[in-house]
Parts: sequence; structure tokens; C-alpha cells
Amino acid sequence: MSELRTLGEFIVEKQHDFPHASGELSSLLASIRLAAKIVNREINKAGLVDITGATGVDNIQGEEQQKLDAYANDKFKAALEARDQVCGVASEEEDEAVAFNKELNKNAKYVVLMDPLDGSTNIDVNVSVGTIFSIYRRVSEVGTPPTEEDFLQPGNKQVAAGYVIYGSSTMLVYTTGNGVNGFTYDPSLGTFCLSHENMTIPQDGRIYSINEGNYVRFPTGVKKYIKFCQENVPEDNRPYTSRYIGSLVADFHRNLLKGGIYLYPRTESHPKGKLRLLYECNPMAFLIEQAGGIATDGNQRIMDIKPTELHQRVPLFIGSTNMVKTVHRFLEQYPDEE
Ligand code: P6P
Repeated sequence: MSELRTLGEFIVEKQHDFPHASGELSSLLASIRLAAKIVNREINKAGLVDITGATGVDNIQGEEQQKLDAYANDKFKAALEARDQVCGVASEEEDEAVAFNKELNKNAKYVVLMDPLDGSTNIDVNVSVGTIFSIYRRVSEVGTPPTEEDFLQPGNKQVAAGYVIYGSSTMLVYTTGNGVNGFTYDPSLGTFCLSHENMTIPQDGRIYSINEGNYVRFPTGVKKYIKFCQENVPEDNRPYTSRYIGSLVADFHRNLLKGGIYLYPRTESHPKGKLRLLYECNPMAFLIEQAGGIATDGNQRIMDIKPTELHQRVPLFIGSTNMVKTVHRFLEQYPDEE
């Protein structure tokens, strides 16, 4: 049996990749690990206790906030605030960015952006959901409250990003810019153990993930790509297959392991796309590029987009390089009037 390497050991080991690292990012990642364990515990009980269902409160997205959304948001915020590396958090569940004002956060160097529980409407039907996080070094003066500028940085400034997938097993997958590594939670030990070292996405794949219920309103190029997948059998005789879970983290994770593409173009109900740039698209884009794939909004690299607002939405095409490039060819061949 290969040696057991825990997430904690791995974080410290990799910290030495950064000779001048002061251990602050390592400690920040450890706080995310702690919150992931706490949220995992509650999610696994979701069917048993009255914590599922909606709170009756809508978040800024106008989406009915699920009780576990609020719970996950509170636990991740508390875990991040309890240590001295983070000066503020932006979250899908918070209208505005939250500044941490305790004395111990005063000289913190990092901000965190997160979707505390993505895909939460799937909880009541026992489908995998996830937490997505994105970490930046603050750009405003240390010792002062964080500013909007700290949170509206382009994705290419991220220092770390990752997700927790609460599925048939719970995994934490993250990057600090030196590849992608996955850790599976062992409840008997209460620890995340390295299970997927140096994760890379195949350059090509046969899985396409898109909500075809929106087909009639897709851009022409996207419609042509879907038909291409349905009508073409590649040389290796492995036909394309449609797989859409309705939970970004779950679709992304499967495509990362097996090869594939996830597409969320603009639609009638979401003319700018549905997914949020800062705490869904950018962290996933960092991960996929570190794993050898690509992520665009149909025109440009996701991580080069200059954000203008906290909950900004963009179209998302992310996954195996050759598949994303094929979509681009159709989008260029069949341009739609804006
Ligand atoms: P639709 C969940 O709400 C989410 O943000 C992603 O996790 C998921 O991929 C997508 O939206 C599902 O959206 O419109 O297909 O139900």
C-alpha cells in the first residue's frame, strides 16, 4: 500500500516549493480544509435532519437560498476569519464583500472569493454538490480594510484555487500554480489523503456537458457544435456522449478525470451567461489550465477578463483543449450578431 500522504503534510511539503513562503498560504489552505470537513459532515446528514429545503430568503442572484447554502457560507467565513491570513471574503451568498475586522485579520495579506455550496438545489435529490474557492493576494495597503479592488482582480492574479466535491466520496482538489492535486476524505481518520497526484485532463474527450433544454436560444455556433457531437463518430469509434449533472463541480470533476467539455453559453434567461466570473469561472479556469486544459468565454481566456462587478456573469467553455478549440471554430464560423 503506497504511503499515506495527508493534505496537511502535502501543503507543508509543497510550501518548500516557494522558498520565501512564510506559511501563511499553507495555513489559509488548512482553514479551508477544516471548513470542508464541517460542511461535509452536515451534507452527509442532510436527508436526516431538518437542514435541507429553503430558508425562504433569496440571495443576490434572486435564487432561493437553501439552508445548507447559508450553513456552508457561515462555516467557511468563520474558518477563514479565525486565522490571520485573510482580510476579507466575497461570496455568492453575500451581496457585498465582507471585511474581517478582528485584530488578528488586520495585517492579513489574502482575500478569498467563494461559492460556498454550488449546485445546492441538488441537495434534496442527493446529487453531488461542491464548494469553489479562489485566493488572491490583496492589492490595497496591508493594515487597512480590503477594498473592492482587492476582489475585482483578473483570474490570472490568483495564487490558489480549488473545490470540494461532496459526492459518493468527498474530495478536495486544488492548485497553487504548480499542478493540480486531489485528496479524498477518509471519515475513519478524519483527514484528506492524497489520492490523485498531478491531475491532468486528456487533450481530447468524448463527453460534452450542456443543458440542452436551452438549445433553441443557444448561439448558432453552439448549436452546430452539439450537432457535430451527435452526428460525428471520431476515428477511434468512440462516439460523443452527453453528460450533464446540473452541478458545475460534479461535471467539471468528471471531465477533468475522463476528458470532456462543459459549456454554459449565454441563454435567453442569462444573456451574459449564468456562471459567475469571480468565484466559479476563474477558480475552475485556474485549475483546468494547470491540468493542461483551457477555459474561455467563447472569445477570450477566462483568466484575462478584467472584472467590473462582484457577481458578474460570463459564458463558460471549459475542458479538454481540443474540444474547446473545436467549439471556437464553430463560434467563429457561425458568428451571431450581438
Ligand atoms: P442550469 C448550479 O446552479 C450552477 O451554478 C452550476 O453548478 C450548474 O452547472 C448550473 O448552474 C446549472 O444551471 O441552468 O442548467 O440548471
